[in-house]
Amino acid sequence: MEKISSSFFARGEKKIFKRVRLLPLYGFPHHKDVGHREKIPGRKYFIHLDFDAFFAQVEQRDNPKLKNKPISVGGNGGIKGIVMTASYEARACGVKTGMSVFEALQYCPELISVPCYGQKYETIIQRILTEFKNYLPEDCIEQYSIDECFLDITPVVNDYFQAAKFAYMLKKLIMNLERLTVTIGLSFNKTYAKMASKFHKPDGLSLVREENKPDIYNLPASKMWGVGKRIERRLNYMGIFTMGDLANSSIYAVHKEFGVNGVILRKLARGEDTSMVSGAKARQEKSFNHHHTLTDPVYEPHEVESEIRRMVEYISRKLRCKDLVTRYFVLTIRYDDLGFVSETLRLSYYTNDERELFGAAMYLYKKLPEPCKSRKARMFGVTVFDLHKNMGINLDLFKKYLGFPFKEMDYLKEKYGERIIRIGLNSL
Ligand code: TTP
Ligand code: MG
Repeated sequence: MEKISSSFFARGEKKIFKRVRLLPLYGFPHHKDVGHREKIPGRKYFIHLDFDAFFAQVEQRDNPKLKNKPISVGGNGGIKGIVMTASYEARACGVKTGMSVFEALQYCPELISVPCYGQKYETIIQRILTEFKNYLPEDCIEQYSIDECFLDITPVVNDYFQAAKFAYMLKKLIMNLERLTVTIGLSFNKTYAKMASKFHKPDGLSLVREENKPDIYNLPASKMWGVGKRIERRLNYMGIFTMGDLANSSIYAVHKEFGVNGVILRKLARGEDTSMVSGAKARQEKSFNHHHTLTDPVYEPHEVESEIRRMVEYISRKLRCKDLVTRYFVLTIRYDDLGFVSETLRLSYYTNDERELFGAAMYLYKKLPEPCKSRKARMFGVTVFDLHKNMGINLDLFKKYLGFPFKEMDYLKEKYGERIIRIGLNSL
């Protein structure tokens, strides 16, 4: 049998031997605090809330012609893109996230492919999280992804009955506010709550109590948060197939195979996740990135410039939406031969103005190997880090852009899409 283990050395490319990675730490949802506490004092109630077919549901809501139709959302829509998500009608025909639209059409010839409006979705979840602050302390609310959040509802409920009522109330609230459905998982720890939210999709509510542990133990180990295909294979190789196998596995064996993260994984499977939600105060954003892979790689300067500009506009607006400014800017390009280059620039002041960031991006671009006909650029990425709240200071010493109507511009983009307005290149 093929050996899949951290303890073996694998032959890499060009005869270089490299160690097979241990479990990547970032694969674990809350590695920072998962093992530190022995026990959570008292019983806790956690909710994991996940929107159903999020982007697709929003598009169906906003365009009645798409209601009850198989749709996919991704890129600029049309036949060329990738399916970022599909409506449940499309999923029923076998359409899956990550497929090309072309492939998806083979499964579902009636599929309607519509563009993705990232900022619109982001705004929706922000609006809802803000509304939650009327029902829960801010520290009990953690946004986990573009369509998921964790809530620690312990301060407002005393038992599972009240917790379930509270969860229903949230579902109703979201329906009234945004006309969208969500699925909720409710449990005494975050890991089980996240698993529970997958049980009854869409528009479901599932409860996992301490006494439901045997049901959890019957599930395949792949249902575990953080376990992807590769980790699953390694677990299977160790004879671990179910959650129960993992929970009852030898701590030494998982440590030998996966290092400390294996021990964490086993602990999570046993329902001993002691992590808390990291509320807004605790979780100041440290970096943002945005990557875009092109279906048709480019090399003409005006095409490259236009792609970089799009990335920069997006990231600038995301910064403004969160009222943040950045000091560091990174530009990444992947070529169609899969070569990968990246450069970082430290700006002389904090900013969230796309004109400044575009200037930085083009400065970095000139330092990188230029794409050409035989080596086109397939992926562009921008990252900003060293983020701070915009205190209105030190943005631009000479205040030359003071009074620029960013707010109005961002509003238009949010309402009518990314392409409705952009700042002229000449203003750079
Ligand atoms: P998910 O919550 O994973 O998917 P979903 O909400 O579309 O469907 P489900 O009902 O199963 O929860 O992701 C949320 C959104 O994030 C999704 O609507 C589209 C986007 N997304 C991507 O852009 N790329 C990806 O690879 C995934 C998984 C999601
Ligand atoms: Mg979802």
